[in-house]
Amino acid sequence: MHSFMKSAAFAAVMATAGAAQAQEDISITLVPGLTTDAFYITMNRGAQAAAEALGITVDFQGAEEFDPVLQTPVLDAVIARGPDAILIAPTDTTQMIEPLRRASEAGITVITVDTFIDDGRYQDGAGDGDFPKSYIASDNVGGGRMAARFMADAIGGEGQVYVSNVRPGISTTDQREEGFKAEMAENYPNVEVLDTQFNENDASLAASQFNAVLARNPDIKGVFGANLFSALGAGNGVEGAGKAGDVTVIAFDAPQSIVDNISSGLVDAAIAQHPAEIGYFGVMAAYAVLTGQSVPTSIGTGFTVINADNVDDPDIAKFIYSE
Ligand code: T6T
Repeated sequence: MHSFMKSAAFAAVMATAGAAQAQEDISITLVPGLTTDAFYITMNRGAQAAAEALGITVDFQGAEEFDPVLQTPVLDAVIARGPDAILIAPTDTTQMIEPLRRASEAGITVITVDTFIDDGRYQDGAGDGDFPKSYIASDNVGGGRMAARFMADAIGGEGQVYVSNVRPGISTTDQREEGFKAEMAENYPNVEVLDTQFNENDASLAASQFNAVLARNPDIKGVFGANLFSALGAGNGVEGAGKAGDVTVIAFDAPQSIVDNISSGLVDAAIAQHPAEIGYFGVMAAYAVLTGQSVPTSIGTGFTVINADNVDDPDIAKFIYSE
């Protein structure tokens, strides 16, 4: 809706029926971390399911890479079009605060999905990025702890491992690494976590980094790929070095390619997020705000672990990300 129409509609609604907005007028834009990632494509599937149920429109506008410098102009263009709400996976905890403030100051409801800005605790009066109404996401610290437990069990509780990660400043992947390291430090004293390798969301770089780590640490026992591209690259690196079966790969995220790597034995386990659930509840939360309901400032979604025991189970298929 154009902003002049929005203010007219707002005035009319305020005059008659309080803060609620007519359902068919509601427009929401989902801005993913990047458009070509199966995780966000699946999130959009859930968002569209909610939009259909509610009879509203949700569109999907994003950049081709996970990068705040590329996400900001996409966001500015979305703000200029004036949707009622923006659901966004901000690509940096600090760099996306000011761009999102522009949306909030334009009267657009801001909700973050998957990732957060600032400390991720919204509407508590603290911090520069307190204005989003809600945050819908996986428990990423908890997921990192799960990955550590699967890793430690697979390697017999001892040996060297490392985290293949994207770059510092992304809430999700920072928290997964934090959870992984905390779980190892607290419960697996004989596991040594080597320096994290940052791959800029580039699976090829993640694969070559495995070779470099292996050259320095020939007894390396495992790699935790902290997101889809990190895990894909870790698996390719292990396979290319002829270490499949000797080096355990634990993956975060579950596109078909990772599931295939579980079937072949290259990857031990994947912590599948529920991105469709994030999209569905993100749209529901935005709708609730726009129709005058209160919403939780944080909504946690689930995980499903996929490994050799259940990879062929038909019930698992719905947790494989759409491509
Ligand atoms: O792991 C997801 C997402 O949760 C993270 O914020 C960024 O990477 C992914 O999109 C997977 O590529």
